[in-house]
Amino acid sequence: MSAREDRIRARALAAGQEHLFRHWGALNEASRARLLDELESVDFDLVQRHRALVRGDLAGAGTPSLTPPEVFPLQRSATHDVRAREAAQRGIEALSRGHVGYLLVAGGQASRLGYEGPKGAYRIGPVSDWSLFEIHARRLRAATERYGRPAPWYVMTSQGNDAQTREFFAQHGYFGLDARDVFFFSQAMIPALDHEGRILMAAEDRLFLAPNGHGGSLEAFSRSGALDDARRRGLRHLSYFQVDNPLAPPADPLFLGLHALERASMSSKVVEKRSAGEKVGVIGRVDGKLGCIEYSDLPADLREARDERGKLRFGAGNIALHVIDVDFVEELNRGGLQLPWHLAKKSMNVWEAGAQVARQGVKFETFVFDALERSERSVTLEVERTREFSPVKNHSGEDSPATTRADLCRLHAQWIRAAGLTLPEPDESGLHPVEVDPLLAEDLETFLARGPKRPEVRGRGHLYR
Ligand code: UD2
Repeated sequence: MSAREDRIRARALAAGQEHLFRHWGALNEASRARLLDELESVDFDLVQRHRALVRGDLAGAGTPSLTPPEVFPLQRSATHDVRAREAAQRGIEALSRGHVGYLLVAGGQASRLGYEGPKGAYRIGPVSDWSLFEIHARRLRAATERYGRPAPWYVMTSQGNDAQTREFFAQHGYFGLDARDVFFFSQAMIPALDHEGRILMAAEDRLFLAPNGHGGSLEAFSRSGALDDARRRGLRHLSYFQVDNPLAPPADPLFLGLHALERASMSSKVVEKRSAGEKVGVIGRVDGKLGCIEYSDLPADLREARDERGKLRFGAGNIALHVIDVDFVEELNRGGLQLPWHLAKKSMNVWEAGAQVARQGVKFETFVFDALERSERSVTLEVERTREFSPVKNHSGEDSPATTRADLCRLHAQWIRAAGLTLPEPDESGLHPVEVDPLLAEDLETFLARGPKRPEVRGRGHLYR
């Protein structure tokens, strides 16, 4: 036995993982080397803590007390209007001075969508057929043009889609962005456990590893050199968004400006939940501290609770658009990032004694919004769902490609109508097949300001670009 094997075995044993060596005798040299390499990179102290969580050795936190957050609302008073004007100005300054970078999380596995490959490569443009990545890239190009500054784009991937994502960008010429402004980095992978706290295997010489949740972006940003890159570029704020939402406006002067005026470290956008059952977390004060409770963790009575006007009491739906300060990311990583772990119990295809079998297992994730409680000041900005939020999550039904395409068509049809232009004939579902390139306009005001346009006719659809 080599000294290395000895050391790794001892660590595994101490963490209650001796089963990992059960088939060691049957492995060839290459497989042994591969397994040792994987084990070498496992944080066994963390596995120990996860094992304790799975086995229920740690006392639960009990039901939190939740109160609604203070929100900068859509229905604004005169005072809000003054503040909003000042903020938009401040946001434009931050953008024009090159203080803003963009952080996209795209490390998820797209399992609910049932799409092989990075979700960002999924074609969503109702007329253009552009991919999610391309639509985001076009918005960043628009920001570059508008503010005369590069738009440094930090794209988080994970082991399963990193190479494909990089290839997709390269194949598409970085969608017209400067390749030097696109920084890919990969989040960490951690072992999934069975219900007794044993690490699951994916093959005889491979562990079952899963991405560590989007909270992992905060740690990976620092570890990968992205933080140093952001510092070199003089960035102060990161605009954080998810790959699944093609309506996300990454360079929003109002949001950036409110955040900067408030001297906040991390801020969030919310929409009013469309129903008690909508699968978004809610922002609120959790035991007095700002935070977000994920939909699956919100007790039914709180989920259904209504105020005196009949509106959901906890209706500030988190749409995963944040501004996060570069200083804050650095501060969070000082002494190692500490975010709580969330357990996802799932059926998984694992390797066991020579065969692939379905087993109940547990994956561990951290969530970026758990960093909110560490932000001394924060802005929660309410925005219009129809303009900013339509995620592609499921294969069909709610939050699916069909609903997102329809939302894009509806929004853009409004602009086209308001500009007095003619809409193409509606399709079978009553939707006018239209789309506006984000490079041309990202909102009605810009669309109108750009003057009369002629669409590019594509099949039955009209694309304005
Ligand atoms: C997330 C939020 C939910 C709401 C909703 C809005 C969580 C737990 N819940 O719901 O409150 O804001 O989004 O759309 O976040 N990702 C990674 N690495 C990972 C896991 C996820 O990069 O390890 C990315 C993923 O690529 C996607 C985003 O994070 O862009 C959200 O992941 P999800 O679709 O699993 O989150 P969901 O729908 O549970």
